[in-house]
Amino acid sequence: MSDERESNGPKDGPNDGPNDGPNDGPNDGPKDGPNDGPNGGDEPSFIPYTPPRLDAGAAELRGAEFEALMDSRRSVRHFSADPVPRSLIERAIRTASTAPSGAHRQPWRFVAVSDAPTKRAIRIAAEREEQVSYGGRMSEEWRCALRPLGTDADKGYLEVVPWIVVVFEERFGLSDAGETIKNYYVKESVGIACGLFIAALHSMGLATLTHTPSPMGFLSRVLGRPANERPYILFPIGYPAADARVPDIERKTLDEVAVWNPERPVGDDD
Ligand code: IYR
Repeated sequence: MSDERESNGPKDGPNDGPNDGPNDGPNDGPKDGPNDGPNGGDEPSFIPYTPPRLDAGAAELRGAEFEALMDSRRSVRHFSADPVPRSLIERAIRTASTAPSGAHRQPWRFVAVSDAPTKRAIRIAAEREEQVSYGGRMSEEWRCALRPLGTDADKGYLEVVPWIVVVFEERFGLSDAGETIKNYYVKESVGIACGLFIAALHSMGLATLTHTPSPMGFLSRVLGRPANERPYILFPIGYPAADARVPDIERKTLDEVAVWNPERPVGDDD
């Protein structure tokens, strides 16, 4: 995958998203240098980890409650302008930041915006890109795939919501001396953090949308982020509008998404 997202416009279809393959592995990004990270060469240090073991009944109950909570989440495009306390956004960011990450580098930045001029600047720039995308940069096949969702280039919700959080992936770290510090599995790590962020928002009764205006390099400019950070995803956050509507769509069933003990090819003994 190219490191330059800006050149990677929506004509590539769904693969243009942040999840275009596990290519941010150890061989991607800055090459090994003298600085192998903040803990390079340190001896590992371990502490006990003894979370309480739930009995089967309690586990079933808790799991079922969590599944039902998450199953009640929907992506929202019709928001209320009602204010959301900053403390809730802080909690969601802290929760997201508990995600596992490659070499524990925590390669994410959550840039939270509540001021109207910046939200407006984001809306204007996002709509400019989306107009080009919906106007032909996206393939006909892609536009067809989006039709059931009723999306278009109008991103008015970016000015309605009390908060926008833009998540940036930290492609590589920078030491105090300005040396680059290699990060690992950046996209996977940031994707997991975003999943936890969405879950945390939902648990607090807040609504959001995984919005990926494409290309989204403009977010670095508008938000003044450094070159080692790349926009990953944009979350408009608020309460759903009183008259909010969501597409009438279904989730895949367990049977459609799960495979159990698949047969291994004959002779494959390794
Ligand atoms: N970024 C555009 C298009 C879009 C793409 C996908 I894949 C979606 O699931 C939804 C929208 C937009 O935000 O409208």
